[in-house]
Amino acid sequence: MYAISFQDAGRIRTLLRYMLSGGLVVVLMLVVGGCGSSTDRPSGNSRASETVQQATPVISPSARPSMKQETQPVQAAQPALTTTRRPTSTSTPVTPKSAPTSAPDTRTRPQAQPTSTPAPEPVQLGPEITAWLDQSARLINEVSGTSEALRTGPDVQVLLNTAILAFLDGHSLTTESMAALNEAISQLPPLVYAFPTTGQSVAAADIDGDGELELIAGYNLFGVRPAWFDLGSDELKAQAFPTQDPEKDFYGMTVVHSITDLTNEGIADVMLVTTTPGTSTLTEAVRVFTWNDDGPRRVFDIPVVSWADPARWELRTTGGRAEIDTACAIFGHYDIKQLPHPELTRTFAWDGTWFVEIQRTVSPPVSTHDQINRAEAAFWAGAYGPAVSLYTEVITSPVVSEDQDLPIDWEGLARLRISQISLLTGTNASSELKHVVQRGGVIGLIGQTMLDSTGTRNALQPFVALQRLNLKANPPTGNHGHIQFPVDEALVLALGKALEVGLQDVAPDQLSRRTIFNVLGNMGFDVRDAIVGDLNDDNTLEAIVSIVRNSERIIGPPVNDFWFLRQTENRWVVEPAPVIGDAAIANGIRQISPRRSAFALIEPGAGSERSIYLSFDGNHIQLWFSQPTLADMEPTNPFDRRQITECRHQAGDS
Ligand SMILES: [Ca+2]
Ligand SMILES: [Ca+2]
Ligand SMILES: [Ca+2]
Repeated sequence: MYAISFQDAGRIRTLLRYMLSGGLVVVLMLVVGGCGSSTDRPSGNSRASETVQQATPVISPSARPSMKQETQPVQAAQPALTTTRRPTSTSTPVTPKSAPTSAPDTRTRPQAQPTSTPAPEPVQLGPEITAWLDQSARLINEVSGTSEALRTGPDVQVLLNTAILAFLDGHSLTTESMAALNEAISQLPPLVYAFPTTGQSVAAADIDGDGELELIAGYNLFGVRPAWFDLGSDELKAQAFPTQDPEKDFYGMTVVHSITDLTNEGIADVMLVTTTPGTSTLTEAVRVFTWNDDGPRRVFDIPVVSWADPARWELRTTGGRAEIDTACAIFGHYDIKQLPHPELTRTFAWDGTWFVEIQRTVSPPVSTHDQINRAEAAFWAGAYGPAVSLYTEVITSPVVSEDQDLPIDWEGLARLRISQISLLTGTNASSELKHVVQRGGVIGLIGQTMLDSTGTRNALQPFVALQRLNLKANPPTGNHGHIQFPVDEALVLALGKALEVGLQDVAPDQLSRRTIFNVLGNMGFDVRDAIVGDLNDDNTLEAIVSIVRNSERIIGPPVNDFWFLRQTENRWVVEPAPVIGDAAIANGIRQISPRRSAFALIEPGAGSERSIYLSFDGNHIQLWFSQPTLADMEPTNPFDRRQITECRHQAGDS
């Protein structure tokens, strides 16, 4: 099932004919002579389709009569060139579609082929392999420095896969022959990027455990996808490694980082690392494949992204147990790239089926904003005890760093949150609110508004007052209390938390849109819209509620923020719904499967509107920009869950 799909039959036929023909020189003359048809070159605007074109030739067993005998001994003595064994064919070779259309360049024309075995040291790859590599080099050089180079990987791929097939046809997989092949491939000019490698272009190992070596090729060239070649199969061909998205994965430079056994059953596994540079980013996709009867299984797949800070990863094989560490700069609710970030280190180990996370460690706080971010993660998850401890640390022992240059009142924000938590947990907030008022500024204004409504009636009342608060009103006197980006006004007000108070007596299966409107409306709290449903089939309802916020916006609908309401430990907990503009409109619920549903919203835009979907798996909210399928929401491979790639603070990080 993982065999490469043959997107380009013409290309394959071409190469197959070539492989079956005895006339290498003739082929190359035709190739360099410009027989490539311009009509079948990849179009410039369809990179997606090009990257899946891992077209590879197939050699039938009859075309390679003695492959088994050659490859069975792992350390076979003498590689033998195959030209004398190659069956002849009268079919007309045609150039690969990517062949250069420039004038012939005789430099790449191979010399007459030797009929005797080459000298044992060093291993000579032979003219056929060299010719295909030269052809690759010519193609790379031809597009060098142009945007075409970004799209040329699949074409180079065809040539290189063919070179590998020629190599396998003429050489045993020995240390020496593999070294020669690695060396030859490393001599190719860089395609788009040149990076120091963290592995080999090609490697040999028995990865399926049948006692015969396979050849694994990463190539280390931009846009050239890795392949593996199974000498034990009936049909020798380049086979693909399975990925989540064949069109996008491996869009980078892939090397074979490791071919050791990482899964403790004595059979080699393959770790591939794909490096992809971007604008001010560098991504290393680290993947591990183990084999079963169907071919390679992807059992580890984490992108290590250097963006704000360098990211790292490490494969450790200590004590016979393989562990993979990844480290990334962790972000929180209020964050920007320029601020200092702590590091999240995750350790993954084999559990018999997958590499699973066995440890998660966040380095100590590096700044006040980092302390606030950790506290916010706990606050929004409804973990109020830990949240209060973390906010208290901001007040009593702030870690002052670059963020002291930001005019943001972190202490005031911490004190405001402690006050809000008091309201949410039914304890007296007055004394802490008086501290908040003393901060002055917007924070002080919020504190004053809450204080004025505290202790009189329902605990919901301070939130009702906040909903009507004009943040431009005169603040109480004080030298602090300023907030600005990346601190979000809507999150500071936390109006959605009013739902936790207002709905606390509503049972998990009794929630309805009408109930939300009635309960909160009776207290004077203005709910704009709500969708209620059980998104994850656990007989507990979820809701997304849009709540109006006072603003000076004149044009367009009133500013309203979306809040996600869920049950946690037998109470309602509210967190901000991710990335939805304050002008969005609730648009009902969509059933994805008998067990899964998603809330739908529409976000108006200038001349266009887009639909947004929110799903919930019991732990995480997931945002989608098109209606997700069940396979999207519940991928069979755990590494295909977007959550696993995120580097963000969670409640419980301390
Ligand atoms: Ca094998
Ligand atoms: Ca293994
Ligand atoms: Ca539910």
